[in-house]
Amino acid sequence: MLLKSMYPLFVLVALISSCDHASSPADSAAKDSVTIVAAAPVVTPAKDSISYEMGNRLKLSGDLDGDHIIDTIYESYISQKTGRETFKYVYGAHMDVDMVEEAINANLPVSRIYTTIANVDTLSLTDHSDHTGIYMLENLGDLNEDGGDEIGYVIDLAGHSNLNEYTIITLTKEKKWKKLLAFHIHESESLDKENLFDGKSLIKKTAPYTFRYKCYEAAAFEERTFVIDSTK
Ligand SMILES: [Ca+2]
Ligand SMILES: [Ca+2]
Repeated sequence: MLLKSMYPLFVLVALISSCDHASSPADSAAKDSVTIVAAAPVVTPAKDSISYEMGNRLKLSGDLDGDHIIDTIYESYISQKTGRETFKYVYGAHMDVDMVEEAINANLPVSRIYTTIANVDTLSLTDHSDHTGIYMLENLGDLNEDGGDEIGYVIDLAGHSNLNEYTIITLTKEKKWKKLLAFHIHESESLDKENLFDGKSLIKKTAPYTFRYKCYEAAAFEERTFVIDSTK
């Protein structure tokens, strides 16, 4: 392609060169200008300054099904466009926060978890694109006395809001994922060490089927008690 488009220029330069010995000073100036035009196609195209980074994927150990064998949970962050693991971060010299968020959303990401346990379905944790994976994943121990550990997680939201959500899930005897509780947290403060029970978690088991949790509701931090209904 490039050679084809340059061909007429080569002809033009050749024609002017062939008359060189008889050219006047005015012709020399014209020849110079042709030479400059001929050099244009070799200019390196502007480099694409946007880069994409896959980022990390979390994993967590615990006995989820209560068979005394330790299982592992893995984070998966895929694009619904390709069905494959995808980038979590976008960097561009001229991109502001909104443009980065737009690029993340346009990729239609979904955060999921899967385990090493046979016949347990991969679970989608998000029903919206505006996020960059799982922010934290923790083993809460056995809260509902069925022998298996419950899991808490927070999604890493891409937007400006400080409001986020903490969700507790469990694996039932039928090996199905079930949500036990979801509550609001303050994204930049709730998970600070000084705001956690024993500096460790937003959840603290206080009795069988019962735990305390720290939430952020109506713009205020609050501590509440939750009792798990063992009949459901
Ligand atoms: Ca197990
Ligand atoms: Ca349990």
